[in-house]
Amino acid sequence: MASSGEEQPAAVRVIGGWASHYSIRVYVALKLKGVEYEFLQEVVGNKSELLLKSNPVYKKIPVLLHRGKPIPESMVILQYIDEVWASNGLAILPADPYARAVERFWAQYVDDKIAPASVVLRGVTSGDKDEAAVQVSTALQHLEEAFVKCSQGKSYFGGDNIGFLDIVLGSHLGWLKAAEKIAGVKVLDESKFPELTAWADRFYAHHAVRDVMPETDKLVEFNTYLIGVLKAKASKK
Ligand SMILES: N[C@@H](CCC(=O)N[C@@H](CS)C(=O)NCC(=O)O)C(=O)O
Repeated sequence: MASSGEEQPAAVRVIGGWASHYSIRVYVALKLKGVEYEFLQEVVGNKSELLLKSNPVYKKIPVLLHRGKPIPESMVILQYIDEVWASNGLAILPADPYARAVERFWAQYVDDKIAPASVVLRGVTSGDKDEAAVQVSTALQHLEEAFVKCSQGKSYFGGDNIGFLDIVLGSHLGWLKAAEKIAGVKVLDESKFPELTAWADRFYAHHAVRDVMPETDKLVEFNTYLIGVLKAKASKK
């Protein structure tokens, strides 16, 4: 055993943020697989040298560091975790290639449609809030139908257990609830999306999710702070 007295970094580390929905995906996946990890919190507006070195292309969180090797991009990370810890617990992606393709399709759709509309509703990026609310509603309508097909009467998109699409869509729920509060609109409406709202409650209550999903009020507060940081940065340019 090394006796240099120097602390060795943990085998699995996540450069992320407590409020970052993309990072939440990684925490949920690691918890599902029962993998211990060290959390490295990034400071908004002041990127660490480790982040810049680990994700020099996008310079974004999350980055998974596995035995020092960096893996950026949340969906790439989820698939990596599923492959590396294949024998730990249940698979995140389904075994059937068609079912995998379907989940990947919807996951990309979620990030393409919900993420940009959510930041408009939160006032982080400029845009028409009514249009953004319609964009989210349209996406949720498609996802309500996708849920019925993917879940086949079970609790999650992944069937009896949380899977890839559950994690990708579920990670947006915290900010979606915060966006509803900030913009004063209701997007995840139980009367329009009964399947998704019931699924969202189940997702929130899941043991791999409940400790890493931030409270809505904390996100609302963080949103004000984030807008302040972004404005200060823009005024320096
Ligand atoms: N496509 C990326 C998106 C990551 C992303 O946008 N991360 C945000 C935090 S939630 C970030 O690092 N923002 C800082 C920046 O854009 O400079 C992923 O899925 O990991």
